[in-house]
Amino acid sequence: MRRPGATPLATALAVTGVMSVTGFIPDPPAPASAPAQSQAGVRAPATARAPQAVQEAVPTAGTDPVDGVAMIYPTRAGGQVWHLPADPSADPRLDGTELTPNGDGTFTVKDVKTRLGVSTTTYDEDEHEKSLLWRQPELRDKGYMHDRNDWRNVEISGYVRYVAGDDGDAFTWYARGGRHTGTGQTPQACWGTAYKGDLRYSDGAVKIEKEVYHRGGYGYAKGAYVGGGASVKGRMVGFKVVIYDIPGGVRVETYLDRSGDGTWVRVTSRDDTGGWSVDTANPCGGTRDERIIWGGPKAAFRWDGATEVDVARLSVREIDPTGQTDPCATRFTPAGVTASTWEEINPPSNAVDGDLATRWSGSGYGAYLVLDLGAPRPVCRVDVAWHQGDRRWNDYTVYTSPDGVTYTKAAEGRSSGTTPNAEPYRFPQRQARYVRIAWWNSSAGNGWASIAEAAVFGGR
Ligand SMILES: [Ca+2]
Repeated sequence: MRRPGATPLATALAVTGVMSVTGFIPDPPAPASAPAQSQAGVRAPATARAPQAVQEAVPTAGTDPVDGVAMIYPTRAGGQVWHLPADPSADPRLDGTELTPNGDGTFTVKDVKTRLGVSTTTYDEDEHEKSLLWRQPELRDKGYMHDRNDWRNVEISGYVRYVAGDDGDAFTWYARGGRHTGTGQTPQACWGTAYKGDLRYSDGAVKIEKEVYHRGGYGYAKGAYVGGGASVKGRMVGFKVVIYDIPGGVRVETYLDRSGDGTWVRVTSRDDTGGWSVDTANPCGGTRDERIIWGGPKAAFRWDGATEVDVARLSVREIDPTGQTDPCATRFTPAGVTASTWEEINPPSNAVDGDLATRWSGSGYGAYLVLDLGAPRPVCRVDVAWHQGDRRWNDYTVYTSPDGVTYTKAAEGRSSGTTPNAEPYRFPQRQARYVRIAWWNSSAGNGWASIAEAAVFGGR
């Protein structure tokens, strides 16, 4: 058994050795009264350090007391942490690929399918995996897959050096699920939820993706690489993926320390507040744009293709992101409502009368409801309460328009089928006067669109 308290010291000592051997310039221990960054939030360069390319370093929350790596966010009070120990083979929380110590705090990995899983302090995969929650409506309600100790708001850090191999792939750090293996059948497919950050070997570009379920590549809500321009091959670079809840969804941020000198730059971030979808049906009972708002018992480091990689100072910390407010909390009262079609007893006005017992009903594929806000508003969310929404799913697309003529798709998906109350569908904020909710199909199979209530929300 690993003894907490002993290993961090050993690791810290080992890491001290890393610096001189690999060329790391560690952050000097900063006294509490002298933060290691300027008032402008730009880290002051060390006197001996060559000038950096023009790039603004991010302010940090100090350095990790265990391994000396800068922390973008502070560790949550009482939150759990994990650091790569000096003897990884003796760590019961770490599973997967073998790490070979080099004696200087770095480890060499030679596996073209490297997988390193980090369990929470209360999760034993062999004992607990079969009892993991996996149906996504239940995960939404509970907020965790195994227990309240699941990795949820986390900062995942690591230094990596690509040495050799096929350079077509990327380093990937991720969390918010369990084991990402299995045949793609439930429940295994549903343990494999995640937000992921990728760092591509060949050009140092970074990509954020979401895995709504694990079945080969089918369960991905895709992202695009950004910020490339310089290979990360042959040198130690720091890579961080930060995942945390925000009102209405989840934010993912990625950071790079390209020079390995403790200067961290934010490369890209993404807010998942709705509308970020997979192309396929979701086998886990959730929507195609399901937001992974629950914790998972494993965080992970993975990469493919590289035959040799050096790593150091891997960590996962539970963080305390604060000061967030819902960007889409303002409800806009519609000036009018209409629809492409309706039956006499269920007119469009029934969808905005505040009464869940009354509804708009229109028949046919593509039937739609339109809310007119009277003037352009900064909209980013539509709430829809479906008629008999606890018994049927409905496939929908939300469009917005500034003029009632040209519409742009904002969000699409399938309702949960588990609630008669309003479900929020979120999308990036835009100016729009008209919001159209189009209906395509439902599990009732009767060809009728039926919405009990619809409301539009936005920013200020
Ligand atoms: Ca109504």
